[in-house]
Amino acid sequence: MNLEVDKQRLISEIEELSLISDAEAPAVTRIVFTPTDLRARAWFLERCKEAGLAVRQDAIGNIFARWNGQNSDAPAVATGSHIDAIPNAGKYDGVVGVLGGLEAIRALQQSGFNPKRSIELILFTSEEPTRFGIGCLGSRLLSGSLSADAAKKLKDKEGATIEQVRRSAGFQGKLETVKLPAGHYQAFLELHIEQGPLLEQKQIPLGIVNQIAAPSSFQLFIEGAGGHAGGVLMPDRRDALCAASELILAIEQQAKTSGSTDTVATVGICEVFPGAVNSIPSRVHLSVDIRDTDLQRRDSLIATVDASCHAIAAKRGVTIRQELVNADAPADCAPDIVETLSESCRKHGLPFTNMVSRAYHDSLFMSRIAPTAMLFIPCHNGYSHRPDEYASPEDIVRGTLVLAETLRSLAS
Ligand code: HGY
Ligand code: MN
Ligand code: MN
Repeated sequence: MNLEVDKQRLISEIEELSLISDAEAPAVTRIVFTPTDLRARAWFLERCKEAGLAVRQDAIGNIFARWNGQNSDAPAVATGSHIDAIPNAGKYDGVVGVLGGLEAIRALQQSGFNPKRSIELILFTSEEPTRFGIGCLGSRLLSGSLSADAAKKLKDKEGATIEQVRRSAGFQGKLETVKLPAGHYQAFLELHIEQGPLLEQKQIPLGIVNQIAAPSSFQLFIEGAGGHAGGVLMPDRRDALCAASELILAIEQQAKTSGSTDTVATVGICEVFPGAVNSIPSRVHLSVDIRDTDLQRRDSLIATVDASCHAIAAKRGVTIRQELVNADAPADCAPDIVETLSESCRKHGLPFTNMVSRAYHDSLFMSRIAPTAMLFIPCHNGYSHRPDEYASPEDIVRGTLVLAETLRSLAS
């Protein structure tokens, strides 16, 4: 039974979905539970129903589209990703795994494959941290990595709680019901763009991920003294933005000198109050993202940043309050799933390499409850989270074909 990926259908669906966006094409913005996100979800549900999949949604809006196997009670083989997109993003991040997963299922259906185990496609809610400050909300709750109580404390910038937002988006039921037990799935696979330049540089069409780096993020609230930009002399100032600037450069320097290029640190948000040209900044809010493949090294960088906060606060007479958002362990992908992906590549004569994922993904949390692995395809220049993010139709099709082949062997 040979597998045929319908390239034209898959690429046109990726294009169609990219237009359900709150940004001018080619940029894509699709923030969780906004009307645009809900329209995109409805569009996706239609495609799943057309493919004859049984669909359900859980209390946080994770969507499960299931192709029932002969032995429908056996733990299913799952695949999936996300379709929410940060502001001014691209059209492939997450989408390749969701629509590629759907196309893999359709290719298997068309090949006459009759799965023993069910195959389930999952669209995870809020992989991006944009609205509620923490990423992978749907997969964290599903895997038990985030408790329902902790989730209920999360608010968006308008102060709306998860409970309010999800219920007005139409997702009822208790958050406690989202969690699935270990063993619920036989395996989990995620197809995703690399979001880095390695595959393209090495001219290798496929990357099989064997480790997902450990992400962490925290907020820093710096409080100094404001005042008139003309009237307050330099020695008398406690300028919150100058303190923040010194801290940002210290974080950069400490990441650069951690001893490994696997250590990365980013200050992605800097909000200045009052934000007037002739008023000394009295308050600054920074959001910091620190990751590393090595948990110990990541945690020691967090500790070094903490020490810098104390030193700079004392030196500049400001206060710096820290709020941890998340500090997750890295994930090792399941060797047997990695091997099955490798066999699929070999079967189709496709070169591949093993690699680390420096971005986090829903797979990071699915690995807590199921044997998990990821399959990467190249993206041009490694660009991602920007409108010129690009994956070629040929690369997308290759990734989808290997995903379909691997689903077939795991569900047989
Ligand atoms: O930030 C990440 O690693 C993911 O793309 N949300
Ligand atoms: Mn992303
Ligand atoms: Mn992603």
